[in-house]
Amino acid sequence: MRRLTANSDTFETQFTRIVNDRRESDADVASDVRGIIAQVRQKGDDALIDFSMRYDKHALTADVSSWRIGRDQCKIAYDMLMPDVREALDMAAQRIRTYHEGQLPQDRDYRDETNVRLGARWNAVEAAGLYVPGGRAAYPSSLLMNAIPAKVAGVDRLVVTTPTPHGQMNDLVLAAAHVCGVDEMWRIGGAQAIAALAYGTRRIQPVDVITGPGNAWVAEAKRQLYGVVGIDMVAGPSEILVIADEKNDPDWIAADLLSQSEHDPSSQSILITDDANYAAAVEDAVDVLLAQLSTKMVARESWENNGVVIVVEDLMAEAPALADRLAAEHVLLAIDEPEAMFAKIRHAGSVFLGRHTPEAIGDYVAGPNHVLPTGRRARFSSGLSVLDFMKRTSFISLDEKALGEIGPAAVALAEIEGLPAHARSVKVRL
Ligand code: HSO
Ligand code: ZN
Repeated sequence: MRRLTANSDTFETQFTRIVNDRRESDADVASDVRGIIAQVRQKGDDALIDFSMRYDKHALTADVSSWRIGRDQCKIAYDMLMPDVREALDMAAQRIRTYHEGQLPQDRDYRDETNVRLGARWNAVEAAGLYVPGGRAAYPSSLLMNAIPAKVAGVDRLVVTTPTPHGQMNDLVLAAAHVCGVDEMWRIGGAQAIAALAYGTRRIQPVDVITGPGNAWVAEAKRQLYGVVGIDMVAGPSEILVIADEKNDPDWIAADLLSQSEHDPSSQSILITDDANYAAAVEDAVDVLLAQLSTKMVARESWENNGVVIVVEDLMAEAPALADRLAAEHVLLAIDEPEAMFAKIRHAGSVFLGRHTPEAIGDYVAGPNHVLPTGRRARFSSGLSVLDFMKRTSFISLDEKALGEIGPAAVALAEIEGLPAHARSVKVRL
């Protein structure tokens, strides 16, 4: 953990270094991934059989259940959940659905002052593929956050692909798939799964958009296949910026910071406060909590390597500008008048207003999406939404009179561009 003081001489250098720090995996997997994609494209299902055995120790055989998880299996997993977990999953799904329904865009259809009819119509993509990682990061909540917007958008075919290492399935992921109404579920992981979704194989029909988190190979495969399919975004390790005054219980703020640190050793948690004694109290509370967490290995590595505590003189005057430079995935405003500070923040994936809005509420049950831009991408992008599963078609309609009014300008432009057939297609109608 690094402690920075905003009015020190070295602050600007130190802070700039933090802003520019790339915590993303620099593993050079691009050429491996290129090879995997080429194999899947050439050999289809046979390549999937090879890679699943090699990377996941999972045998894809003549038995379809080694390839696919049935909807009945997902239903059984859901029915077997502890009642409180089932109710929590249902409530989360309902709240996420309602929030995302509010994102459905309006079509446009109007006549302008020249009586030209103009507009745009939104349609969902036909098929979406969701990658669900195996192992530690197989979060049912992330399945909800990816699948529900796709369903709300109106996607016809929602396909999940997930590795089942050593044949092992994750019942919580199955149950979440049931809650979301996932149509197909394939037991394939890694770059090979992304390639199969993008190009299709004999067994797996291709999709139009692929979303969902994954390791460096999955992320690289999405990057390389962008253009063949649409993708959501390439997400990096998660982050939280907590802006807190000394009136917060240090234990609360310590938990907020570690809630991101425990995700990944490369996660980053940053506190900005205006009181050096309070900063020390939070640092102590973090140490106490770190000793208790079952995730202490990951959380400690993240906090020690990437944790930052910044002491400023005046929170309202200084914190928003720092927050904008960090453009963090999550920003928690644990202060009395969060609204006033929120008004001054432009770049953030999601903002949590007030002392009773811990970030974890947004991860699970509030409603907005928890797939958010990381690594300063909040400067130019937004969280996952129904629009990631939709596209719009514009339309134009003219009558003879309207063509007479705007057509000659088109003719003039076509002629200077040296495109006579363009010009003629208008002229003949005038
Ligand atoms: N905070 C993560 C999402 C998540 N948290 C899933 C818990 N489960 C995204 O930044
Ligand atoms: Zn989280």
